Amino acid sequence: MSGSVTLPGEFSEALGHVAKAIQSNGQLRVVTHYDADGIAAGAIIASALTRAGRPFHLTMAKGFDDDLTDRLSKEGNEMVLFLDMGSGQIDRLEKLEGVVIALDHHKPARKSRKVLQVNPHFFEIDGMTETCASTLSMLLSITIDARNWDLSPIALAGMIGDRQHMGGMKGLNLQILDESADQGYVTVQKSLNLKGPNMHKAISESVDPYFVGLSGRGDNATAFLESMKINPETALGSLDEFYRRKLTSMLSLRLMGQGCRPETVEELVTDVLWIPSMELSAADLADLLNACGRQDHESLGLALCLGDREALAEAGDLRSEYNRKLMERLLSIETDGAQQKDHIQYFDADEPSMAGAICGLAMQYILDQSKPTLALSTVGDRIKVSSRGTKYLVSKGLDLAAALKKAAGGVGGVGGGHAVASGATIKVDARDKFLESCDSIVGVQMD
Ligand SMILES: [Mn+2]
Repeated sequence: MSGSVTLPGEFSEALGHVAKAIQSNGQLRVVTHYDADGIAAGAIIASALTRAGRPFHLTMAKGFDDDLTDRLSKEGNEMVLFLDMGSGQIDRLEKLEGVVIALDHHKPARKSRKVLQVNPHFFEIDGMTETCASTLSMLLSITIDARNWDLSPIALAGMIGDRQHMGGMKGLNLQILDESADQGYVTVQKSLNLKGPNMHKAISESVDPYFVGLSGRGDNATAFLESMKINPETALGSLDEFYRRKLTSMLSLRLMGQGCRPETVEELVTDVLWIPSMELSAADLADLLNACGRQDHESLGLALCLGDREALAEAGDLRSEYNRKLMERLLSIETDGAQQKDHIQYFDADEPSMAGAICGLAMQYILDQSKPTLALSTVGDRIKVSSRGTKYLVSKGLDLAAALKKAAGGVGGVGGGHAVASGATIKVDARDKFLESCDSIVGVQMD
């Protein structure tokens, strides 16, 4: 392995096998997930293959469903590489012809003779907090060619997209960050976790963090800044130390005042990973990729990673549009609150594609911190449920994956996910029964 990345021996061997297979076959079929991590992983592999002069065909997909299985089978590929998916669907992967490889960090269903899986879980490395698909793609690409270290900023954006940077980068992700910084592809600086061309926009247009009373309220944001003698037009980077500290403490106080958990308040000051070649931060890039993926513009996200300046401007517009919609919904949740049950709280979300994001932000910044939050979106005769808790609630026994699986299962629906964030689909007429049952299951978990 080039550069200073230390891996368990079997892990490097697995990467070596994959690198060899890729270099000795014809056209490579690549399938990746459409979220920020998946797009970043796809961009890294696409760039590495281009540099190596290997032909490939890449598709971004929401999941590995019947349609995709059919399509891949009909294509008669010599070799298919799955990124950010596959480990959970080994049965499907085994049915494909040719060489099948999966670079995935989701919990693997099982090992397979047929499928070459590179998954951190097999090497006792955590796939939730320290290795994502971008990490794996990065490791593979530097196994192929050390020059591919220049792709590391994209990998960092993918890690942030999967929220693996929370509480600081760890493990393999940190190794990649350190080497990337050593080689000058990113610079690391502690700074306020705000974005935008000036202080006023950075605060009034901020949805994450969401400042109750300031986000979405331009006049209040102006008054807030002026009360601290800060010119609202000041660029973020040019705020001097004294005012930066003052602003940081005032914003921290506000977050505490609106009931945020200490770990949320701490995130207000974070390591900003600046990418000089792209003139944006890795968090910014992750945010743009999310906006692209969530609004069905994943190829734009790919172009953006590959350095297309026009794509950058277009993605910026998409993000503004997406943030505007988020802001609108968050403002109404701030005003109306959520419906309360004994142990859960819930609200209706009209756009299913945004429900998860809204639910997460409302849970973290606006609603009662003592109960998990559910967002319900009605689509035809079904309700799509997104749920979010906090790490603190999980430490008190909350398991939303188990709760939604059981509550949905009890009314003929399906559900599952992670302890802190999960989803379910139920029939419209099962709504009340589902909510009742979810409430009592969570009550028992947190007892
Ligand atoms: Mn991922």
